[in-house]
Amino acid sequence: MAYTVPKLKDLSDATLIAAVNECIRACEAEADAVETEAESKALRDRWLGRKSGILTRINEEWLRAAPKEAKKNVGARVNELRFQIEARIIGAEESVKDRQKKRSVEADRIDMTLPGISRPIGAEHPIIRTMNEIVAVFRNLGYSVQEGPEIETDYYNFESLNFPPNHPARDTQDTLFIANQRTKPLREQLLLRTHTSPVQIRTMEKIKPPIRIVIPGKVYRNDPPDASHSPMFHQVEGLAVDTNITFGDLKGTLDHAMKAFFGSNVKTSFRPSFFPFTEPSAELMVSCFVCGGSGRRGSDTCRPCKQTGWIEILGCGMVDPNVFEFVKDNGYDPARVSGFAFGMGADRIALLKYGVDDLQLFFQNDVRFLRQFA
Ligand code: 2NL
Repeated sequence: MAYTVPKLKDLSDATLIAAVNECIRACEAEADAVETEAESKALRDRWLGRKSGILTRINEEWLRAAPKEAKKNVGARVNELRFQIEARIIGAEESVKDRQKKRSVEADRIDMTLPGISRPIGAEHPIIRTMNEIVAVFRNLGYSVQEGPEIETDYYNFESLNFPPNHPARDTQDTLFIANQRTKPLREQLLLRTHTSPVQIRTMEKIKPPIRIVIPGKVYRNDPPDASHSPMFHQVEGLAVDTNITFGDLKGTLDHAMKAFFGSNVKTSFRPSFFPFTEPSAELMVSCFVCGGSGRRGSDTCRPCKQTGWIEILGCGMVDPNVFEFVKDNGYDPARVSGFAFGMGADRIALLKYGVDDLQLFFQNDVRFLRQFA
């Protein structure tokens, strides 16, 4: 039964003490039943509410109604009662808070026996890995790495590299131009760089000779994608400029680089070639690292070298004096310095190295393919 304030039959000590004890026990029973914050708030209102709380009513019905001579005693009893009731209610409120805290600690508890969450970290893409390996070979020879913009001007991509004004590479057939550039002078027109050579010019404008640099990066050409072409591909170029750099330096450096990259058993061979920015120019052939140069694999023919025993790896040559003319003011006087340069397609080398027959596999980013290189 819910507690209601009883009428006192007299104001004797015995009656007062019994009534006070009954009231405390009732409050205690209600306090013990409290479980939630809402219930503890309701308990406080019911007992201590100013307007119609039980203690307010006891004040009115027991104390205020008492005759003058009994007031002091009744007042002391009622005060003691208030003190006891408040203690029970505060107790109930605190146990609600304790229970909430315990529950939230329970909820936050970590089960150390659960299996961990695996977060795969991915791996270097085979083309990037190939570029980094090539770069590492030259870093070990004292070359430093340079990078530059992929959006270039006609000046850095073509003019300063000795391309004649009507060279076919300058045609939209071959080069990807940025739109709406035709109102600008030719040399300022923007395009996607077709090789990393512009970075070599930019570096020669910044750093006086002697220099030894390698430039890895993305390059772009207006080629439809197929098994050996992609509108975006990767190049590593190199440049060495000093007094008395000879074609012998070029041969010795690149022979060493090929042995360091493909293995010390490969041989190199140079064949005449042509590039607008080098004179003389050459193609570097490396003895086939798949068939060992024999052109055959058991009873089969060797596919990578097309049975020739040689694979073309890069283009190279002595820097054309006309190129130095563009950076003459920074110490590159063609009468005083000479240099060699080379450039290779990292994508093609990655295809050969990993025995992949379709360039598109490198760019489709199918993890089932890429996972094999992790
Ligand atoms: C190739 C051939 C080559 C160069 C790149 C170069 C750069 C300057 C001056 C002279 Cl600034 N040459 N670069 C030279 C010869 C060949 O690349 O077939 N690349 C895929």
